[in-house]
Amino acid sequence: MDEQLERTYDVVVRRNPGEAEFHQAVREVFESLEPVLLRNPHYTEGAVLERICEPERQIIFRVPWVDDDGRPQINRGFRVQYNSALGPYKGGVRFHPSVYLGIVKFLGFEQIFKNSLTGLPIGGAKGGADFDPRGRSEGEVMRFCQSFMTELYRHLGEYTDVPAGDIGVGGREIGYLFGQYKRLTNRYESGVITGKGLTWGGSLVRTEATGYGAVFFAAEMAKARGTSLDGLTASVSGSGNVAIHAIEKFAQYGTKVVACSDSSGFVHDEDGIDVDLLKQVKLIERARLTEYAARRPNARMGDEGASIWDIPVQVAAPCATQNELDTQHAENLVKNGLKFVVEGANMPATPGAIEVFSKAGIGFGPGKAANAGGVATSALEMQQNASRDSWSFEYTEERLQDIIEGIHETCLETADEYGEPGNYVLGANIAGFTKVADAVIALGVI
Ligand code: NDP
Ligand code: 2IT
Repeated sequence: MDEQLERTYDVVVRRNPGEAEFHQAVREVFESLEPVLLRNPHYTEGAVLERICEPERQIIFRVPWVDDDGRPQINRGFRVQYNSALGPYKGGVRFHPSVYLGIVKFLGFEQIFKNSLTGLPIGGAKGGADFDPRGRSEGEVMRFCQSFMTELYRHLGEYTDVPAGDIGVGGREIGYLFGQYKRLTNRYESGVITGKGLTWGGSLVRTEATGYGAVFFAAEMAKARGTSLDGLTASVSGSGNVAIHAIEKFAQYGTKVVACSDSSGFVHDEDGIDVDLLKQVKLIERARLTEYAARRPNARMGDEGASIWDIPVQVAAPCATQNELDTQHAENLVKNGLKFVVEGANMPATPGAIEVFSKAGIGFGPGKAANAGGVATSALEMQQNASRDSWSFEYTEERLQDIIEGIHETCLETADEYGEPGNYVLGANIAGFTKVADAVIALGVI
């Protein structure tokens, strides 16, 4: 990074103390931007970096609710409305005990450039709460969601800010959140949230979109190298919304997924993960992967201390959480014959891991490009809501695939233009950033 980027980065660190994930996300984008600033001195003159790094609005609120034993519980809720140069704020909501401002800000920052890459009119935002849904009853989850929305609703609107799901927030939670919004506003404003159920304004393919999109991206990376995903083996970390649908789509491409994971460990199934059983265990029973392993003849849980990334595979798709794949994991994967990495999660590979992949010439699809299918299909859901229409599965999936192929092409073209062919990280960062930067300049100092 040149001096000016370092200086701006130092200011970001100083103004946002203790937010390590946010600093990491900013640094990763800044490391791509030197040639962009050289070509566009008006970005520096217009303080574009400083303007993009400072969220437009950060909301932190108390979420009080009563548990099944009648005891009051207090959580902390967040919504960071990061940048609305390209459209209304758009981004998911995460419920996980690890959530704090630094996580929400890193995710919101990534979302700005991801949403820009989709080519659709959506700004960047993220929200969440340090609520742990694990072990909570249906009633507790509903009361929590209602309380969360009772504060948040005044900041939302189909032209203002449109949340969706993320870790710990799926169709069930979106239902409770939308229900409370509808009740508080007395408006059936479908376009205020995405990931809705199919009978009440949701879009076909939204549930599958992030995982499917990540595999479409991987298939494009393979094609760009004159090969395909057919016959390869893969590990997919996580076993939630993104992981399950990535596993499903990999199978359709002839890629055998031999392992997945959850917060209790990983399962190795040499016969290939049975996606129907995985859905049954994780989505319907909301149980642990040990349940999956118990019902499959050749599946076994990984040993204590072992990692899913120790298994030799040609494709690695981290689809659980940030910084889950580190330098050591990357070195093991490369040593064992890895060819492609596709980030279904947000920032799952550490900077050290990305460097290892890059040095080894591995095809690396960064999250802001590779997992953009989820938010892109959210934008398609908003289109359907605005026109009071609903599209077929085939049509919607085709739109999703077109969008992902377009993002892939944009990344490669931009990487070529800046003299680093095949560097998807650089391509995604520069292409995502320049579109936002141009809009920020055009809209004036606001
Ligand atoms: P889910 O809550 O559906 O699934 C998350 C999975 O990751 C679960 O298997 C969970 O384990 C595991 N996991 C979560 N946190 C940890 C942790 N700290 N350590 C180990 N395992 C963990 O979330 P999603 O599938 O929706 O999200 C996964 C990733 O994809 C996140 O990074 C998210 O930001 C990103 N993403 C999601 C999109 C979407 O549309 N949903 C869009 C784009 C990106 P367990 O089952 O034990 O809880
Ligand atoms: O990280 C993400 O892109 C998401 N969680 C999905 C956001 C959305 O608005 O669909």
